[in-house]
Amino acid sequence: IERYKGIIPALITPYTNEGKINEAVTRKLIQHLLSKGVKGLYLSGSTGEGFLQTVEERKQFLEIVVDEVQGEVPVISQVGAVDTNTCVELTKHAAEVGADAVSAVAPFYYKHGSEQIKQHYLDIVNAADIPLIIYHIPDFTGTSGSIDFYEELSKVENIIGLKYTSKDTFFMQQLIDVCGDEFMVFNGPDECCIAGLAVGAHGAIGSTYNIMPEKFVSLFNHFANGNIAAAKQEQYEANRLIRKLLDYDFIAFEREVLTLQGFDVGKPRKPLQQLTDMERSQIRKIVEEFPFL
Ligand code: SI3
Repeated sequence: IERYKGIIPALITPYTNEGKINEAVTRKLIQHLLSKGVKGLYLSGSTGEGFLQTVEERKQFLEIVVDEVQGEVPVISQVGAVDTNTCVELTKHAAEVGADAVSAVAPFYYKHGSEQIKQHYLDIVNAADIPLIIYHIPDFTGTSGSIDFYEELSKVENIIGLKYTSKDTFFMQQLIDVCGDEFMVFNGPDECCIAGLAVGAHGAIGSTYNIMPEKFVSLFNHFANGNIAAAKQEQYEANRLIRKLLDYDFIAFEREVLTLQGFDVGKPRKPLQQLTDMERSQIRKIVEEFPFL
């Protein structure tokens, strides 16, 4: 559990101009993020565009990341998909290639009852000897488990935590209370990072940690050291940027910022927002306003 405590970028998947996975830029971006003190990498989630990729691409990307990280920090691979079989296949692969954990959103598109969703998670965790971090993101999946639902899953061996992407901190706090301190909860909304930590989150997984890892590593460290005023200051500064980011599709925005920072990560996959030249130049101006980028 100690290994996972901290700031974990939900890694952008770098693409070439042809839209294929860009191995060289992936390796360069990982080294950069590690040098800034991130405590893990979370792949193929919303930010990583796992849902817009083939199963083969998801496997290929994980293999590159595991190879580059060399065990320095935990690698968590998001294996969620509409169907259980794909999740099971990706879980087996993740275990084989040496990922530290898998994570999965609830099955989406079809409406399932909580028993089916529970079974889906059990099928994933029983597929291989690798820990599972459940991914709660009700705004995207349309599904929100109850406190009892998560409490029950938290007791299952090898289900080690929850990535919590919602701004309802009361719900989060109750989950932490009933699931116990050995069950890790990661804050999802970066703009509420300090709020999540305040109610007991063990760490934070998010998209903007790709573009401003130092800000949030600093926030996390200040918080851990009890320096709440300094942590709050970091959150405020980050949120002035996030407020502007939210005028765009966050993935398109972050890809553009990374490109300006020297990481040629390419464009998001359609149907995600494709920036116009005008939007690109607006983003360039925003980046100039924020020296920490
Ligand atoms: O890639 C992932 O799966 C995430 O980490 C999602 C992450 O929680 C993001 N949430 C959403 C809804 O996209 C946040 O990092 C978010 O982009 C950020 O807080 C800006 O709103």
